[in-house]
Amino acid sequence: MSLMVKVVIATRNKDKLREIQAVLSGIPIELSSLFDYSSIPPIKEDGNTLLENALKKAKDVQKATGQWCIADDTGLFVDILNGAPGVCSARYAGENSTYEQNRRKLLLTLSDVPIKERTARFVCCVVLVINSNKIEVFEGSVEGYINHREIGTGGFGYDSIFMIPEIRKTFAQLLFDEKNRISHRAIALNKLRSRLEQIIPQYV
Ligand code: ITT
Repeated sequence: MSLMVKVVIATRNKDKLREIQAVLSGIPIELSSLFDYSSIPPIKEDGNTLLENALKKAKDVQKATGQWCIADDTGLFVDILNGAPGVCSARYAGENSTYEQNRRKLLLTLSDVPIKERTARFVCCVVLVINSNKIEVFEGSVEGYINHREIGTGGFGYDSIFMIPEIRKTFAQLLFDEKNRISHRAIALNKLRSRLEQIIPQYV
């Protein structure tokens, strides 16, 4: 009998996947992702909240695979835009838009907004679905502001325009491990990690 619990990460975003794999490394789980399940069709993210979208992804993939499933839904919420792009962060500049198109649109939209009014936060909602009756939710967020221009080449998505005031750096100026210690995703995933360490012994 295998002593590893099989867990599918319900994502097709390779950048998120890499960060999730790194935070969850070293615990007795065997991780796969939607890249290993090409027959599962794209899941429409039509919820009004990160939680709705994360729940939908995790429940659908748990049903399709019969395995434990983890989903992450993340958004960048800009105060002066009443929380936009928020749940629409992946498609802010339109369906199938690139990271760069999304960043450009946000910089353009905020071009006349002074630095003090550019406050924003990344929010990450992570859902663990063990079966349809056992579902847990973990959240993490980081406060910052949208810089006037891109700085840094690391990370992905909106990282190069998201400035963290305490360290005066964007997420894109951090090394992979540095971002993955302090990010919205790391905060949510470390809560998940502690929980998995608690519950896995009951299952193996
Ligand atoms: P999956 O649903 O397949 O997981 P996705 O790219 O659609 O992938 P989200 O809806 O959660 O995932 O992400 C929304 C967008 O927010 C994403 O495409 C990026 O542009 C951005 N994003 C998410 N996490 C980020 C991070 O840590 N740093 C910068 N931008 C991020």
